[in-house]
Amino acid sequence: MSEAMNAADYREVNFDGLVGPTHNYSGLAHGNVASMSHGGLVSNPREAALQGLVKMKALMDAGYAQGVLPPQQRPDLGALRSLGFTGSNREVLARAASEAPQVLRAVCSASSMWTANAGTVTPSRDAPDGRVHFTPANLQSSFHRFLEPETTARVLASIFRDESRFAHHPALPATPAFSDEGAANHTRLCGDHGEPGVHLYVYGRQAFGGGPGERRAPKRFPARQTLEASQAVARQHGLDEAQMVFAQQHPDAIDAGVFHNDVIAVGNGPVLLYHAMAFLDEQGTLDALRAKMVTPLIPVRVPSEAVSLDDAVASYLFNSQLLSNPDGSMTLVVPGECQERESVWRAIQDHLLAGHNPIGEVIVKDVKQSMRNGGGPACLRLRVVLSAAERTSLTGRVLLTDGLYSELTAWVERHYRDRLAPDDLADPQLADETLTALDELTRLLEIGSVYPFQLG
Ligand code: SUG
Repeated sequence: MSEAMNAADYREVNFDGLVGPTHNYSGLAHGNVASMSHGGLVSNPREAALQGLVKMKALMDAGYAQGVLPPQQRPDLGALRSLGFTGSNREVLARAASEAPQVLRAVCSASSMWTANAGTVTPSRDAPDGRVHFTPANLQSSFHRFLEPETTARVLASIFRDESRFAHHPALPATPAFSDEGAANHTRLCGDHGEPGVHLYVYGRQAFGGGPGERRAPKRFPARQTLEASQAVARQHGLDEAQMVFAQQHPDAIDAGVFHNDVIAVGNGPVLLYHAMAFLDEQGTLDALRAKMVTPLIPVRVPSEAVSLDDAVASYLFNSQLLSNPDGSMTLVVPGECQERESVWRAIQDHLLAGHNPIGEVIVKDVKQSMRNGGGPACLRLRVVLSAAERTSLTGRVLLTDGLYSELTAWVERHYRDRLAPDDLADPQLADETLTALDELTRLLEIGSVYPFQLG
């Protein structure tokens, strides 16, 4: 058997995004209820980064493979210059703060922490050329996130450098027809991680074809993922019909604040945990999956009577991480907000833990700083299924160990502020602090030069 065919060698590695030093609440994300309602609050970047690291450490300690991805360079001075702000860095920041404060806030967002939106990944097990395939998401729906893919592509290419094992594709054209938000709208269903998978792509709207009014679309908030974008990513990665299912997200869910599918559904192995309002055609989606999967699908449906759509959005129950254990059971990593909402906590006990499904344990993690911007445990991680050989061929120190955890914690404590109000973003000192911190981080992670300021 060739190295790539040994199913037991494969593990899912969750690559969490380290929260950057400019983490703040600017209310930038339209359709994301948490971001919209917390805009203007004072954030605590240090606490945010430490909460993320504590989650990573807890999962590493519990035996899961845990990786880390660096934050991006913010404020994005290059973006400000491209918008006509000239002069020294200080002058650029000062002019942006007085003439276009909203633009300054956007170029300071630490949104790259939500690595579920960094890109879409296809494991080597499913790709025809036996390599792991990556497409950075274009994130064209919002200006602050549209700034991410260029550096994301460099970071991924730097870590997954070995061309004989890893293939990198360009982000899709950054235009509404190919609006792509990455793995947050993609779920791989399979037996064990090393067995062949079926790829479920969930989209919010279709850009081409059909007449006006023919398709149901959200009325209040934008649909961020198009069918055409999902199809193009699958095409780039070489998947064929038998390996993929496309399903439309329920427009009413988008209008209730479900801006990504991972706010309403999560899959792992053969399990698909989802809310009754996740898909426009629930039965059709399940049937299509069943028809293509080798392993029987295990749907775990949570009805609206058990958890309302509003409670699902407020608690982020479905933005949990569902992780496989060696004994075949699964662990659900939920945000603290699930414990604070009675109906949700009850549904976890009665519906999930006591139900007929592999979910045998719930771990609660506090990621409140990220949650206030609409990012739960599952948003904070990019899932990459890797064989043992692929794991050993990564470049840099990106797989978490006790030593790396201590160094990253000390790095955060050395460089991060514990208080940041939107008005503080104009402080030129913050930009200097960030560059110093990031330069040190690339050395600590041994990933080479990935930031614009390092590339000259
Ligand atoms: O794109 N929030 C992000 C949250 C992304 C969550 N990711 C997943 N569901 N996978 C977004 O809406 C808010 C930033 C601000 O307001 O400053 C923000 O971009």
